[in-house]
Amino acid sequence: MIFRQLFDPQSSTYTYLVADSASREALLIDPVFEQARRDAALIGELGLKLKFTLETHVHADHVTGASLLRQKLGSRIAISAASGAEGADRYLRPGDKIPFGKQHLEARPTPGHTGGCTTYVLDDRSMAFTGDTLFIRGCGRTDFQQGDARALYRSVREQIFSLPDRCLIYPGHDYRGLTVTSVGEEKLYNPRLAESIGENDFVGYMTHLGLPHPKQMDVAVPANLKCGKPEKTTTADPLMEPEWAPLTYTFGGIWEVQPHWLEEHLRDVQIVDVREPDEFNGPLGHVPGARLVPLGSLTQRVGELQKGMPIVTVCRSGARSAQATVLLGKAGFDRVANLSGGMLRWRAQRFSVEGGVD
Ligand SMILES: N[C@@H](CCC(=O)N[C@@H](CS)C(=O)NCC(=O)O)C(=O)O
Ligand SMILES: [Fe+2]
Repeated sequence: MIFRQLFDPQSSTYTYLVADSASREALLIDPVFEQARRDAALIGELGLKLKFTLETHVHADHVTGASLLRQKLGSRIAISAASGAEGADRYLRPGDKIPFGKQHLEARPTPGHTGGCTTYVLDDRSMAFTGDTLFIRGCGRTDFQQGDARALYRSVREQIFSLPDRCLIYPGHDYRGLTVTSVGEEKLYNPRLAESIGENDFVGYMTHLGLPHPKQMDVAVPANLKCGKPEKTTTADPLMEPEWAPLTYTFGGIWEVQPHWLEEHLRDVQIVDVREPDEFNGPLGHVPGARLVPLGSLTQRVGELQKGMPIVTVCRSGARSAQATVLLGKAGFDRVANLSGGMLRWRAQRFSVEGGVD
């Protein structure tokens, strides 16, 4: 199985990717709106087909990326029927199975943090995605969105602590940077929910948390009740692609352009080759019309470049030129892309070269 834990630093949310390595079918649990581009890049680079995005609940602290990913990747949206959300493609009932390749996740209702909270359990019960029902040594608050401390206590006891002790728990958030725990560990050490703690003790604890409401709550809840469908007038679409070229965004955070596009647009862009002079004039040659600005002097020499014309950066393999896109971005250039694969791929694909030897 392929498994990735992804993090959104703004809301401290974890997004989980699970996929079957043979069929490449994938599920994504709790995507975040602002991270949709990152998530789509990872799914593309791993060669996966996103079948469903799954919500553990209607979030109060961030907007889901479910609708954006449906738009971009054709995934479908699943959420519990009890969530009250509109616009999903599948409404989950207790015990429903969501397949990916030969594997599946089982939806277990775990109300308490919200009325529609769901925990997703892997078929062999080795992993559970508990959303905001159970955190690492904590749990979700129960003071809004049909929150109910007694319901949460019972959900944890009946649906999560009934899993094997070895079952790993992946929570919806962690505010201290912790990443994973297990059923056995939480039964012993959870300060609110350990096996020795009674229901009334738990309710007393939860009634006195005294937390301020999440900053995003007034925006997030209405948006998530529509599965994160962007409001055209108010919200910037983080999947909006730059328009000057058909660029690809990498999971490494770099915009790239393919050699065949550059070959046809040599005159429409500024080509900045960031290698050393001996390489620029060496056997690999350079892209026709390229300007030599070695990476070490790029920051001092940005004044030589025009702001009005897009920039494509080039080096031998595409590594130094990727860093050049970052430096140019910091210097205020907003239309910059890296030539994918650098001079090595440019030459391998037999595009025209100035200088160099065959
Ligand atoms: N400061 C955060 C608070 C987020 C928050 O309240 N998170 C909920 C989950 S949606 C929670 O249960 N937090 C438990 C806690 O902070 O102990 C924000 O403004 O977004
Ligand atoms: Fe939540």
